[in-house]
Amino acid sequence: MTYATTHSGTTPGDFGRELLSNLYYQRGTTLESASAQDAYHSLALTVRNRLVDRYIRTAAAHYQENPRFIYYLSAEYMLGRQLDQNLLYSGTQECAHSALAALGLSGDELDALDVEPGLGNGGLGRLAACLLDAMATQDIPAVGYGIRYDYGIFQQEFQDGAQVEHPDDWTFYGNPWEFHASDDQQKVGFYGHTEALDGVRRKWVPGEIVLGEPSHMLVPGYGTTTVNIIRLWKARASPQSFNLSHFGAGQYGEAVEEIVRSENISKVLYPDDSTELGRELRLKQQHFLVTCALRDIVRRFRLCNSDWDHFADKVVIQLNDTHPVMAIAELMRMLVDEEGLDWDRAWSITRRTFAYTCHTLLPEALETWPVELMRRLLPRHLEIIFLINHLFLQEVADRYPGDDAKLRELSIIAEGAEQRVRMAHLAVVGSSAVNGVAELHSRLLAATTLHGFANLWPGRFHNVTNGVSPRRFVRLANPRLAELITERLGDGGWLTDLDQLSRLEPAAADPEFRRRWREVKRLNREDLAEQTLATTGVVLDPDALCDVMIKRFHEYKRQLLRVLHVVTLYHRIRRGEVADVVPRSIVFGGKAAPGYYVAKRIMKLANRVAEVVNADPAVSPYLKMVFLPDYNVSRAQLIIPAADLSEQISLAGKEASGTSNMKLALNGALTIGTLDGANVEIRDRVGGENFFLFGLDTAEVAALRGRGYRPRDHYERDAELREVVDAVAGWDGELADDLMHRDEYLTLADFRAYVDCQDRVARAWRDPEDWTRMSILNTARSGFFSADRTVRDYCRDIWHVTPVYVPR
Ligand code: TH1
Repeated sequence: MTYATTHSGTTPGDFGRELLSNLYYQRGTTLESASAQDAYHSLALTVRNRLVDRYIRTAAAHYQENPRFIYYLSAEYMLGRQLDQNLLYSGTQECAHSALAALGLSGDELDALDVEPGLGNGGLGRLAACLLDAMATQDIPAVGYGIRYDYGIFQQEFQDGAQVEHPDDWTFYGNPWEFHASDDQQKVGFYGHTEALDGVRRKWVPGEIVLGEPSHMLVPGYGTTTVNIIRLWKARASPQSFNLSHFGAGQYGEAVEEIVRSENISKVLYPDDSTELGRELRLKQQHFLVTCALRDIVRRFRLCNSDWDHFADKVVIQLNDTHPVMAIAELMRMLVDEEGLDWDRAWSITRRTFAYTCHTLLPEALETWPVELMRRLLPRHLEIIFLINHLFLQEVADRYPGDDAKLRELSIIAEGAEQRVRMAHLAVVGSSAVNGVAELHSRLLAATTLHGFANLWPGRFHNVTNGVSPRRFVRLANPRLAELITERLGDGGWLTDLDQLSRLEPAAADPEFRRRWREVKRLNREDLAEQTLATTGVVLDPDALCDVMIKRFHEYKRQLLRVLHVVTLYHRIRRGEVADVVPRSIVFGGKAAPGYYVAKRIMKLANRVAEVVNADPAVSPYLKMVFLPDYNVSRAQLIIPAADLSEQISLAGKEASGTSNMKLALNGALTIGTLDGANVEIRDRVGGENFFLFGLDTAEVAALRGRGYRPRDHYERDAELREVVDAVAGWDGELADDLMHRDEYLTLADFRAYVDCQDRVARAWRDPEDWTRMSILNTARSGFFSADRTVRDYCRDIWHVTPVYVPR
């Protein structure tokens, strides 16, 4: 099988010799006495070496061209495992396989030691990783900046059905993929005071200095020479922080207090997805990231440039949501206070440099920081934000004379019992472009959350619909399907030009192709069943419809609605009403923020229902339900290829985009979904007849809320719903009570439409030929959802960059 990728030209012999050399010189051991970790690290280094050549050539080409660079700033990256990726991208998969076999090493065993860096929560962090992948693949000069958390997203376990969180010490055995640069540290200030210089210039005298130490990982492009990097920063205390006099006095805790305080900054990823927390340490993390990143960006700019007026021509800084938005104030501080540029010139450079992606509409996710906290932690940045706001509000006042409400609406500072800095407002004011992440989301942003700004600066607002990496989520996750597609299309060019999948359309009418498509799905379901049995003890039927919901636990995503349907099926089966029932495997995956009480209750309910369903011999021929613990990128790579049905059932208007919806459709799952986020675009492309649509749309949601929503009416009207809610009440009275009396996310309002739509799904599943046809068409028509297309959209509408080709 051939793919359009860079072949290393290495033979298994070369590869094996190099592996042994790494074992000898890097691990100080031999094959006879090597531990599994020794062998794994040597394998990783051997693969990594293939990419280093390419990285060096990329850096040289970039130095020579002095191109415009994309600097992606994100508090989160969900990179996924590196070994499978780097074997594929270096073109050494097959030769590594043979070399390992010849050395008597088990590839699977070593593969199992490759730990995924879980430096993100969910879709936002995974999107960052997919975009970096696509930028490298398209030869876009780019660097990702982030935080090198010691502890990534917690590992999830269930005890009595409840989520228990364990720390994710992802570098416990070391990380072979990372290059450290301890001689390239940056100083980051906190606290202190400011002093007058001249004019608007002031001097910030920090009260505390923490060091940022970078390391980088390689981000290879697929089928090209380019290898970009992601640079991650770790907080280090300065050597003076160790208090010798305390130590001498036997006060060992006090002696390291300052070290611990400094190094806590990069200790742990905040495990909250789509909610704002407002903790001081989180603001410290944000400032730490942007200061390190900006100093590094300026250093890189100065390698080939000297004139600040060229900065915005050479530098694009893409802000991944509001988490890195302090960069706007920090760049102004550097330009005005340190470089002595006048305010207007600095502001023009800053505004042209930044672009902002908003990923949400949820009010609880829109970050704000108390002014008093910021005054204490970052006094100079607060002064700068106040000045930015002052000048901005003058512009607003000129445009809307006498309109105080307008000033209050748009101000970066929210007034109230306590003043707060609205980070999204700062982001919009300080950027030249703002984008949402799906068409519906971008439209709603401009019509609601950022309405006033969209009126003020309509040209600044864009849509860039999210996309996913077909390398990670088809080629690596689903090699069987990738092979079948490649065979049909003639070569692997579709992996970097995903619109070519449309050439599969005629194959949907070919019975032999459909048979092979079904065979791939069936084998993938067998793999999933095998892993499910090993991790949970639940036996899945590989012939049953594999019905999956994989995403963070959040009320708006409505995992509870999914559970209500399962209970409905359970009751029907118990009653012997199986006319509309087909055998299903219900698969859940996802984590809840540790402090998100309701999400955790829903999770526990799901586990309880699974227990009841799986234990009932009358029900289990039709229904099995499994909650796979510790959902992460690796688990996604296992579940997605097996899926037949993709649950995308958020309340309309709440999910900005979603990306599991894209991964699943691309792998031939049919979607059951609402008109929310990118579901709308998926349906437009795959065709309404190949998509199971149900539920209220955003206009109907607004109308229902306007009339006054009474969930109890639905309960009283619908006997089947009543039975389900009563059953839930027996397991969790609090959840049932909330459903009946509040039901913020309109679960009961959409229940009947959802259940009826699931019945349509079951009827469709009964016709395997037609289901397979629809499945193939879902894949064939999902080329649009490639992250390559997303990057092309960013390049065209926002970044205005062109590729730099790196010679082989
Ligand atoms: C997610 C959105 O919920 C999801 O719809 C979207 O597909 C994804 O971003 C990528 O665009 C978000 N994740 C977070 C995480 C935090 C704050 C806001 C959002 S929005 C911490």
